[in-house]
Amino acid sequence: MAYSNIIFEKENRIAQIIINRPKQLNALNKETIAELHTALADAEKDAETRVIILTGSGEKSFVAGADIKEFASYNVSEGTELAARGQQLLFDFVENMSKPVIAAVNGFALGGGLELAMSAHIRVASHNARLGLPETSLGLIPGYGGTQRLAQLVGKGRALEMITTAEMIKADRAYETGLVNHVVPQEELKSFCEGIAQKMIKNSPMAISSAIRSVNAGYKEGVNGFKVEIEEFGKCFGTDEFVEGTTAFMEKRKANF
Ligand code: DAK
Repeated sequence: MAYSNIIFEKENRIAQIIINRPKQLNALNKETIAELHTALADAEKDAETRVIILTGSGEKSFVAGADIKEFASYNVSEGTELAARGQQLLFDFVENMSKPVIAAVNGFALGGGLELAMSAHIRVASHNARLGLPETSLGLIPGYGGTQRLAQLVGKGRALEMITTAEMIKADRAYETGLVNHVVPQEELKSFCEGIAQKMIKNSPMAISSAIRSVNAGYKEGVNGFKVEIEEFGKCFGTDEFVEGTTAFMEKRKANF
């Protein structure tokens, strides 16, 4: 499929999805959200693809938020409906993918951009990255899961400070607070993320998806994460990948997943 707002490439079992609206600092409009959903759904289905890396084009911005020019005229019901649809199509979709999604935060990650990075399973920032939820400066609150995921990642007090001040933080501060896993020079960002992906690719994709479901379960209302972990753990025993992993250990060779 031809995309107008993203670049979608697959190589070495990694799908790279690059949000490509550099003139708007990669701001997310409806069309971009739809294209991201299509590409992510393709990567989810594709047996060859084992890890997804999400990033922004250029050196300035990951995603500078939802496209302000597009949503400026929305009314209450449009805002509510679009938040629900966006959460389902993109943000919840990313979080619940069965394959790890790494956000390579190459610059501004603001509003919906930070919300997208927070939906990913892992975040790596370049030194120049600036992260924030400036929605209250626009008379809004984060609408793509930001009030929930930021508090989960950095704690309630820090989340409320970032949201109520609407200020951006630098990459190093994001690392200190646990908002990003690593900070690297911009020119190393891609290869660093690919390095993490290659480590994941050595491991069982079945076990990785099981681990993602188990970790996510602890953050879902009314779901007992420990119970889900027990169920997911049990299921592993019925899989070929478990047989391969344990057999390889006993045969003193590397498992072939
Ligand atoms: N939307 C649309 N265009 C944007 C944009 C954005 N979020 N961010 C930047 N741009 C555009 C600028 O308008 C400018 O376009 P031209 O004027 O050249 O046509 C171009 O990108 C370059 O930006 P600047 O000239 O401003 O570049 P600077 O280096 O001076 O500043 C900046 C960079 C990132 C500090 C600044 O651009 C900025 O403050 N951008 C806005 C950041 C922001 O407030 N983002 C939105 C957060 S609110 C919803 C659900 C969720 C949301 C909304 C609705 N519903 C379901 C309805 C979420 C909302 C948000 O994300």
